[in-house]
Parts: sequence; structure tokens; C-alpha cells
Amino acid sequence: MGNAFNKKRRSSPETFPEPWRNIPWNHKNTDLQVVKDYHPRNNEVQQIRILLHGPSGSGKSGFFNSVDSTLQGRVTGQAAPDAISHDSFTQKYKTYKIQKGGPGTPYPFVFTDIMGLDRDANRGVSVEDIKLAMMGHIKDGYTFNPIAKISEDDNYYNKEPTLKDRVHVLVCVISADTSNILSDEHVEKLREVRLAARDMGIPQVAILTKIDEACPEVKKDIKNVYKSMYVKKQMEKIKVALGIPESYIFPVKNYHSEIDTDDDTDTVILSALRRIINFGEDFVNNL
Ligand SMILES: Nc1nc2c(ncn2[C@@H]2O[C@H](COP(=O)(O)OP(=O)(O)O)[C@@H](O)[C@H]2O)c(=O)[nH]1
Ligand SMILES: [Mg+2]
Repeated sequence: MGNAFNKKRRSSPETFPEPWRNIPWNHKNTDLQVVKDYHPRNNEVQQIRILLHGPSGSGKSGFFNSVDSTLQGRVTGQAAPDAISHDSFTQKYKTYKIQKGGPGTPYPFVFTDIMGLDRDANRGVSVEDIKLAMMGHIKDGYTFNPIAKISEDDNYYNKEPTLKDRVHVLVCVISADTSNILSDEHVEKLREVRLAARDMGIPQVAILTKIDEACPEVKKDIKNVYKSMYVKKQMEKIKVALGIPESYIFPVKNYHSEIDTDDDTDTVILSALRRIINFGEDFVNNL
């Protein structure tokens, strides 16, 4: 990783005249309705399990909170961002749900978030544990031990996971505001997780966060997201480093300091969420 001085290098404020990806900007209510109507067709699973992983501080909690906020229509903060967490050395495997009607009626998709990587190699969750989590062996509430993987006689070890316990979509969360995006160690570890997911047939996408911090044009107006040269460039870097095709990479701006939601930010979040749900739906049907 670069130091604090070259980390925040800004792009030139340039945009392409035409967007490189088309999304309709006045479609929020339709997109929202699609998500509200969604239900897994396969009745072996009540919910699609989405695993967020990536470097600490990349915006995993922020992405979950943004999805929650978009669906609730107000800025929420279920998942505490790292900035205010004093407990960053321990990592609990916690499933986050989003309420739909009222308490007790969650949306049929849930998120877990794993800090797979850190500058300090002893802090992140090991690749072995991430693999076991993807296979459904780790129960909700387990506290990861950075120096040892979960043992088979642990109370939180699920010996016989079924389809409903497995991870159905893997989402790699990467922040756009660092010029080199990922260190070699990050690339190495992310690749290992990706290959394991591929062997299990788990679909994978990447979320590119903090595009507002990374590109002044996006900060000015989120509708510039798919015109931003800088965002495009960062997506290409992810493609090269991790082998994730660009059509599986979704740039987003998370709600981080806003007090109200807005339709354009919601639209970008929904665009990513809908794809993630679709990939999960495909996975649980095609086994
Ligand atoms: N400007 C901006 N800040 C963000 C965005 N996403 C997250 N952040 C901030 O980045 C910091 C780390 O985010 P967090 O979600 O806690 O990262 P995590 O460690 O991956 O869960 C927090 O201070 C967030 O407020 C974003 O899209 N834009
Ligand atoms: Mg977090």
C-alpha cells in the first residue's frame, strides 16, 4: 500500500461524452418494486446469502447500510462502520437482515461481512475460514480467530451444511480512492478466495466503493458515474488484478455522511443489488 500522500491522488475531472454503461435514471420505483417482489424460486432456501469480503475500510459495512437505507427509504446504520468500531481485532460472523414490512418479515436476502484482508496479516480472517464460510460450515455468531481456523468440534461449526447454509454470491468490495487499489498481498489473497469460490460454482461480483471520493465529477453529480474516466480506469485495474470481467463490477457511492437518501444514489445501489440477487438466484436454481 502507498503512504497517505499518494493514496488520495485525484483523477483529472474528465468524463466521457457518452456513458459506458447505460442505466435509466428515473427508474428507481420500478427497480425497488422488483427487489420487493423478489423471492427465491427454490424453496430449499428462504434467503439468498451474500458474502461481502475485502480489505478493512473498503466500505463493506457501508454497502450493507446503503442497501438497507435504499430499501427503507431513510439513512440507517445497522452495520457499524469501522470508524466507530472499537472492536476491530475480533470479527464476528454476523448475518445482517433488512426488514421489509415490520419486524419479523425480512427481505429474502441476507448479508455477511468478512474482513478478509488487512495490512497486518494477523488480523484478517484466514482464507481457510472464508472457504469454510462459503461452504456453509460456519454458523452465525462465530468469532473468528486470526491465528487458527475453526475446529470441527466448535459449537459454531456446522458439520452438514445444506444449500441454505452456503454462500450464494461472493461480493468483493474494493475502494476506488486509492491509486493502486490493491497491494500484491491483497491481490494474492483475493485471488485465492476467488478460485475457491469458482471451484464451488459461486458467482462473484465486485463492488467499487467511494467513487465520490475518487472522482470529483461523481462527487458533483452521481449521475456522472458511468461517464467517469477515472472510475472506468479503476474498473479495468480490478479486471486485470482479479480477473473479474467489467460487466461484473459495480461502482457505487455508499451513504456515509448523508442524512437523507436520494433517488440517484438509490438507483446506483439498486442496480448493483439487483444483479447480485439475480446471480444468487441463478446459483440456487442451477445446482
Ligand atoms: N466518501 C465515501 N466514503 C465511504 C464510502 N463507503 C464507505 N465510506 C467510508 O469509509 C470508511 C470505511 O467504511 P466501512 O464501511 O466501515 O468499511 P469496512 O471496513 O469494509 O466495513 C467509513 O468511514 C465510511 O464512512 C463511499 O462510498 N464514499
Ligand atoms: Mg465493516
